[in-house]
Amino acid sequence: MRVLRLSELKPVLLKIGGSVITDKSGELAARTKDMSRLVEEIQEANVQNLIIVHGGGSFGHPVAQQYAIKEGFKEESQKIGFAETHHVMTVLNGLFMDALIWRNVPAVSITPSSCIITKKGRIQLFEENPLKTLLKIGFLPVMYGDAVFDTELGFTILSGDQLVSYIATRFNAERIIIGVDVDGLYDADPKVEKTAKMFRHLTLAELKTLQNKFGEPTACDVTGGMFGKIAELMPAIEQGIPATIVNATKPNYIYNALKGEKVEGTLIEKE
Ligand code: IP8
Repeated sequence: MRVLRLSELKPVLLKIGGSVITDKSGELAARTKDMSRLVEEIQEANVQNLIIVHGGGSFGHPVAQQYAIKEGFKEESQKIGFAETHHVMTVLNGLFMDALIWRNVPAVSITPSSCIITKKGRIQLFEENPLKTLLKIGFLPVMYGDAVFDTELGFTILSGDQLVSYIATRFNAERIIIGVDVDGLYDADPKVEKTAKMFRHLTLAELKTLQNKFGEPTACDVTGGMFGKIAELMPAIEQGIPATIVNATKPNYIYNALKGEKVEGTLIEKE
C-alpha cells in the first residue's frame, strides 16, 4: 500500500456551489438528482488528489441570515441559530456524502467547525492533519461552508470559497474548479439581465477592477454575491493557481473540467 508524500500532492479543488445542490428559492430543499449526477461525473473523471468543498444554499444561508450568525455572537438567542446553521450544513453534507459513498467513492467529510478557527471572519487556525492524511492515503476529502468559532466575534460564517482558496494556497493546488448554476462570471446577473455578458478569460488585474464594480452581496447569501465569492480566490490565483468557473447544473461540464478538457466557462489566471 503506497502512501503519498505531501510534496507529491498537487490537489485539484472542486467547489460545488450551494445553488447547484440545493434550490435556493426554497428552504432545506436539496437537489438530490443533481447530486447523484455530479457524483457520477466525479467518479468517472477519477481525478487523483481531489478535494471537494460545497456551499450552503438553502440549508445554511437562510438560518445564518435569520440569526445574523456571520456578524458574531451578540445575544443569547443566536446560540440556537449557530447550532441550527451548523446542523443543517451537516444534513446537506450527509446527503452529498450518501451520494458519494453509495457510488463506492471513498469520500470522508471533515467538519470545518471542528478544525478551523477564524479571526474576524478570516481563517486563523486550521488543523490540517486530518486533510493531509486523507489525501496521502487516497481518500476523497469533502468540506463545506460552515458556522465556525471566531477569536474576535465568538462565531461567524466561513464560506466554502474562503476555504477553497485557503486550502488551494496552503497545499499549492494544481487548479481550482468552481461549479455554479450559470455558465460563468458575468458583468450582470444573467438570470435577471438578458444582455449580461460573460467573461471567458480574466486576468487577476481585470478581476480586481470588476470586483470593485460588482462586488455587492446578494439578498439571501450571507457570504457575498458571485463577485464577492470569486474575489475570495484572489490569493490562490496570485500564487499561480488557475480557477475555472463552470456551470455544474449542465451535464458533463464538471466531468470535462475535472478531466482538464475544454469547457465553456470563465478561466481566471494570474496573467
Ligand atoms: O455557500 C456558507 O458557505 P457558502 C455556508 O460557500 C453557510 O458561502 C453555513 C451559510
